[in-house]
Amino acid sequence: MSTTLLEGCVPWPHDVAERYRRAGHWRGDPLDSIVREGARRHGERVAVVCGARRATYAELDARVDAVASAMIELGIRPLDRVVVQLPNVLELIETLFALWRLGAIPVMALSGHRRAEIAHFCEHTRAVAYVCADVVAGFDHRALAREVKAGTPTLRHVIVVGDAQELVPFASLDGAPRTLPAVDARQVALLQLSGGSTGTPKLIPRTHDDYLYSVRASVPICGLDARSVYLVALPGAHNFPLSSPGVLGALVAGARVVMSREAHPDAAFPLLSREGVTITALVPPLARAWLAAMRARGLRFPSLEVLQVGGAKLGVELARDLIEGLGCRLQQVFGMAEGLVCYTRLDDPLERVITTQGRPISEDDEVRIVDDEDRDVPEGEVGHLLARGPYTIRGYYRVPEHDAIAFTRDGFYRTGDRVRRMPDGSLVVEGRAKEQINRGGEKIAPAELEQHLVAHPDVREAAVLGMHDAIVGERICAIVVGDRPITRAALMAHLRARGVATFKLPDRVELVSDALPRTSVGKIDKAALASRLAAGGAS
Ligand code: OOB
Repeated sequence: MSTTLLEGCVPWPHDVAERYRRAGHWRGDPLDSIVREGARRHGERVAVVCGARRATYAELDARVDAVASAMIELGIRPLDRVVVQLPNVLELIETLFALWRLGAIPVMALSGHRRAEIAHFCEHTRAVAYVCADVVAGFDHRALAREVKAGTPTLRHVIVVGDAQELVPFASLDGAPRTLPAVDARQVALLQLSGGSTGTPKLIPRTHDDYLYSVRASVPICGLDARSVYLVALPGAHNFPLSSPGVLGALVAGARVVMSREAHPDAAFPLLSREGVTITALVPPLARAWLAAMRARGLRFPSLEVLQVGGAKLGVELARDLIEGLGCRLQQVFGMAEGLVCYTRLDDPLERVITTQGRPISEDDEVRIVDDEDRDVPEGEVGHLLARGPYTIRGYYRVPEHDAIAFTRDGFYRTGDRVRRMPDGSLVVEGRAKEQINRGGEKIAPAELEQHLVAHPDVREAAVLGMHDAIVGERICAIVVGDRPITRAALMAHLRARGVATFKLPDRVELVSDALPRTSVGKIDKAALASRLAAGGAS
């Protein structure tokens, strides 16, 4: 039996898919089976802790049924896209599993996204619904929802966690049991977001089969079992805390998921002690902040066994400090929403854990390291990382012209990362070829921000680049040439008015009067700009 993949998605070649099935990687289980199975095997155990609420596996499974039924009553159908933008709350987990149970497809927005991104996701995916919280960090998502709904004809429902006003309250989703449609695990399960290096954020179609494989295979590598307690401190919709092994891996293992609204020590530390957290995942700047706060407060978390750090390069010094200061094992995680995830192993020699970003999950992950002409570099040398395998996509959602650049003709994903392979197979991330700023794990595409800046009537040209920063790795710097005098405040107000995500707002704006330097082919010379910035100014 063959499945027609969601329109606009690139399938794996038939023979390759068969190979992954025969190898037992793709087992035909939809993602919601995680909770169904959990309820069958550990029904009375606590699955999720969120604030004062505790849901057992049986309760979570029943809630997922009720929410899925209510969503069907609203008219949400298999393969419908639903933009989900929720903070770390129990409803995030209920929403995702309910959508998977009815065969609909969540689009995984982040809390910092604003109108520019949410409207793009809704339009590009022709989403039928948007699920959000009422007010998060002072921002009213209901107002955003109304605006986006008015401009997106396909968007029929806005479901709100908290005070819904005239919109649909999430708490009212309590449908009577009904027969749910059978979900094909070969189908797309979710659309993840790409960090991006171009003008518009790209969406990443992950299937039930491929995503569940990456989660299931991550569980033993990260030492999760039924007695584990996993703290979600990073935004739960991101691929790292969701699936590497994240919330999904913890639920596969029959473990307990503890949700923290914020990653800040003040929010997370009380949960670490109260819930006896055994494993959590952080980006490097947060790991540094946790260590500093633990030292300052004289705290220790004896239950913590594994700290995962990933999303951006972890410096060797900080890695050593963490191992010494936290008194638990460190695991480096180098992954991408497009697929490939590498982990240092818990029994790796210390030096490997400190100096490498680990090795791929699967023996069927194919990794190539190549030069600018796609020729393999000699073993041990730095080159571009290409990846292909049982959970790495073959194309983005509905952007064939971009796929032609982002993938090789034989289906390898061009990660844009520059790496070196050690004799034991571990990868060391040495840098990046893609135009992307990695601000402490948050990814920003300069081209996207430049487009927003030049949309200002007084801006003639703009260049966005990352500036080295000891704490967050890189900060966002915008260099702007005005047609008329313009202020930083006016530019920031312009970006906010255009609804640009909060995490994409520049840390520094340099206003210059001269034209920007150009390369011989007429492109803005960012290398020259970067050295000027490093020397103290852009002009
Ligand atoms: C994770 O996923 P994305 O999609 O937000 O970002 C992927 C990119 C990678 O291509 C690489 O440039 C960078 O983030 N990155 C790292 C890294 N982990 C990710 N660079 C250096 N060292 C690392 N450890 O960031 C992500 C997805 C799943 C698991 C973990 C991280």
